[in-house]
Amino acid sequence: AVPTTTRLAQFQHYQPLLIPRSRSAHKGNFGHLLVVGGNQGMSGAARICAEAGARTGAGLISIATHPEHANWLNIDRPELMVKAIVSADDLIASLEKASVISFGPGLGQNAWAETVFNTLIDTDKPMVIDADALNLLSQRPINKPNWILTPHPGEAARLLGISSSDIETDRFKAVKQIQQKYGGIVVLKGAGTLICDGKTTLVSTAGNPGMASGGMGDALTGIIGGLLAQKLSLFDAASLAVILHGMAADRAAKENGERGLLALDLLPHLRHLLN
Ligand code: NPW
Ligand code: AMP
Ligand code: MG
Repeated sequence: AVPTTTRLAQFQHYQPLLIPRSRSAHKGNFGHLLVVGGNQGMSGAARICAEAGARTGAGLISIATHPEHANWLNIDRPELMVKAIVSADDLIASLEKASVISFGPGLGQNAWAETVFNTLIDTDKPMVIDADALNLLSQRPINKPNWILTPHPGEAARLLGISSSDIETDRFKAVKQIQQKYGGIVVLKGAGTLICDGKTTLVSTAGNPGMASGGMGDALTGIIGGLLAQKLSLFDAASLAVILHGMAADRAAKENGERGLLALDLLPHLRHLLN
């Protein structure tokens, strides 16, 4: 086995990547993030992901989602574009316009989700694979260099075909095994999130138990997508996003407490940290 070095993921190390925008900058300089997800009953996951990507600074954001809610998903956030995915062709058209993809929040695992998965999974564009896209991937394992996988311990367990308590027993071993099996960058979430590229494993100590609430991981998937859209490397985008996500949650918890913290509460703090 290849030995890995372990380091602490520190904001000071990554902050220089957040270079100021030039005076002549335009939205085309900051990428087009395509968020793909939001099956029936879970449109919120795609919406949270997209809003987090937008607040991270991606130039354009589109959501490709289930036709049931496509018409109202952006009503109170009209900056977001929305595309109803009725057939694979709809998704292919959206994919062509995108520079990076955040894939999986609220995707579900029914026939619609499988069509979306089969259409998207072979793309060479930089992408984040999260939530139900990870669950579908675990049923058809492939190894690719162009993605960041963001499992929580339950999803990590499915990716390796073991239990979530096995994952938690040795998180360093688990993150490395997932990276070896699937390639790319792996972010193993939970208190003390790990980020592994197969050679180095970073540990983030940012974040707090207030983050144990629905939608929190969907926000991280959007933040990573937003940084990828701004051309950070896969490893830098994953590492900086995990730090920013945890630090934003720590700021929000300091202001109003841990209990009752919601994913969208992070976004004003995220914006402060980014600027
Ligand atoms: P347990 O319960 O402890 O045994 P699932 P999901 C485990 C969407 N959402 N440490 C946990 O184990 C998502 O995007 C939509 C240890 C349990 O077995 C997905 O598409 C929302 N174990 C879909 O829902 C908001 C941990 O994982 C399992 C762990 C399903 O995603 C909510 C639970 O995971 C949600 O984001 C930890 N730290 N964390 C919306 N507003 O639309 C998790 N587990 O079964 O994969 O379900 O994560 O809710
Ligand atoms: P998900 O389960 O996909 O919604 O993701 C939850 C997010 O919140 C991940 O980024 C976790 O690392 C983070 N999180 C959840 N609980 C904690 C905790 N106790 N301490 C730090 N981060 C947490
Ligand atoms: Mg999740």
